[in-house]
Amino acid sequence: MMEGVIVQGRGGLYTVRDAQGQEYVLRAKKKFRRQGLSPLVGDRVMFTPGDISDEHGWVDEILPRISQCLRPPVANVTLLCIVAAPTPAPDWMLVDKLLIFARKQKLRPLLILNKADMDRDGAVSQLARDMYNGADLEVFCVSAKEKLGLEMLLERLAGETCCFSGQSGVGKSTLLNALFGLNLETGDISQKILRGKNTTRHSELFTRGNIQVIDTPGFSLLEMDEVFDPVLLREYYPEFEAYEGQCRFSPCYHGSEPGCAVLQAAKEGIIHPRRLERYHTLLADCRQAWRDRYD
Ligand SMILES: Nc1nc2c(ncn2[C@@H]2O[C@H](COP(=O)(O)OP(=O)(O)O)[C@@H](O)[C@H]2O)c(=O)[nH]1
Ligand SMILES: [Mg+2]
Ligand SMILES: [Zn+2]
Repeated sequence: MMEGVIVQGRGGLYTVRDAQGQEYVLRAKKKFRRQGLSPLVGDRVMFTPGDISDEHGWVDEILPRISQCLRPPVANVTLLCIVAAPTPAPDWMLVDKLLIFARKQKLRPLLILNKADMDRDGAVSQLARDMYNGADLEVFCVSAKEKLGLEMLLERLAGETCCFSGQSGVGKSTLLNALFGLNLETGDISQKILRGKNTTRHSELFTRGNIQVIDTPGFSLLEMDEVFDPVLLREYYPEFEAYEGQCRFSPCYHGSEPGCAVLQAAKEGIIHPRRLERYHTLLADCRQAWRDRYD
């Protein structure tokens, strides 16, 4: 048996790459279905290559996963790179939702502000740093187009398996091409619509040195459809931690309760008011979904 990583999966056929970069086409053994397990892009597996007469070999074993997402279906991702840019206008709510998603899935988040060449006065990066100060979020400013800040980013990505997410048009594909020497399709949104949306896109894992990146459309189509107790929402905000136990009520949702230490911190400017405002919007959505959960 050999060891490799699944770099692609389509129609029950898996492409597995070994440490030498050799690729093999495999099927999954039937036992996985009985176990309710299905191999995912990013999985490290033990496999038996097919011999010359066979079309394919077999995935024999899936090695223990570091992380796993079902939507998009990828395994062993360690880092979620959230990309934003001055244009299209940053959707900070999407960034907040992706942060919550990352923390739920136990992926380390990273904020990449691309198109630094369009943020000459640094207003966007300053706003991001202000809003996410205390949110335990590393921020990188780069320009995929002018190749600025890429070396530093690559250094940070060393040893990680990353996924890139964020609004369409922020430059994810351009960035992946610049970082990893890929040839993904890029372009402005109108051109993409003209060409027709390619809806059958699959996830694919690429390697550069000790960095792995999984290109998947799934993270851009994120829906926060998982219903959970709204009191848990605050757990995904590291900047609230310092105020734990200091609110008058317990539990406190940090919504509009009197004597709330988090609201007080926002009043004093320690927590950014826009970040808190979006938290309140999500809290309301979360409460609504929780009330309606049996409908
Ligand atoms: N000015 C500038 N434009 C960029 C940069 N990176 C990407 N773009 C442009 O932004 C548009 C969208 O890029 P694309 O990579 O397709 O975005 P995606 O939808 O996130 O994958 C393209 O027209 C790119 O040329 C950058 O660093 N600076
Ligand atoms: Mg793209
Ligand atoms: Zn509170």
